[in-house]
Amino acid sequence: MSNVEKTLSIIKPDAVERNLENEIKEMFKNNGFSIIKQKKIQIEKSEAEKFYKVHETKPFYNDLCTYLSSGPIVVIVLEKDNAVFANRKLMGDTNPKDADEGTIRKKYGISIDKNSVHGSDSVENAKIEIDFFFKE
Ligand code: IDP
Ligand code: MG
Repeated sequence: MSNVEKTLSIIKPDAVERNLENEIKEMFKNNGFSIIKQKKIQIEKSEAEKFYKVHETKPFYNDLCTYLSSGPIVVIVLEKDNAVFANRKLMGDTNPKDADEGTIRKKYGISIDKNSVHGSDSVENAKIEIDFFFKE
């Protein structure tokens, strides 16, 4: 049975800065994802703090929010069968050093903080994150 889902991807500042936007989008398309919405934006630190609120108690929270707001990002809504899990798999481990061959983070990630992409971690969070960036 098919189970078409949407998930939110973000191409983070380190990847946009290195002009990897098109290569990463090609990886999504080559893996069967449809890009149904996208925009290139730069967010305020206060918005990054809202977006990453689940991490507010973590020691890396402040640096993470400074970083996500440090330059342009591309926010993308991806659609595919089981898109949330499929995108997590395509992204690879949070730490590029631990990511499997062929994943986005293995290919392009620099470090655990500059790991090139974000991806929603559940269907519920995907809805919240898509609304966060695309709600009219
Ligand atoms: P995820 O992006 O793979 O879902 P999360 O645990 O949700 O990973 O963490 C959100 C982001 O916070 C990561 O993508 C990474 O950029 C950053 N991060 C996570 N753990 C660490 C850490 O231990 N040190 C520095 N940054 C971290
Ligand atoms: Mg996460």
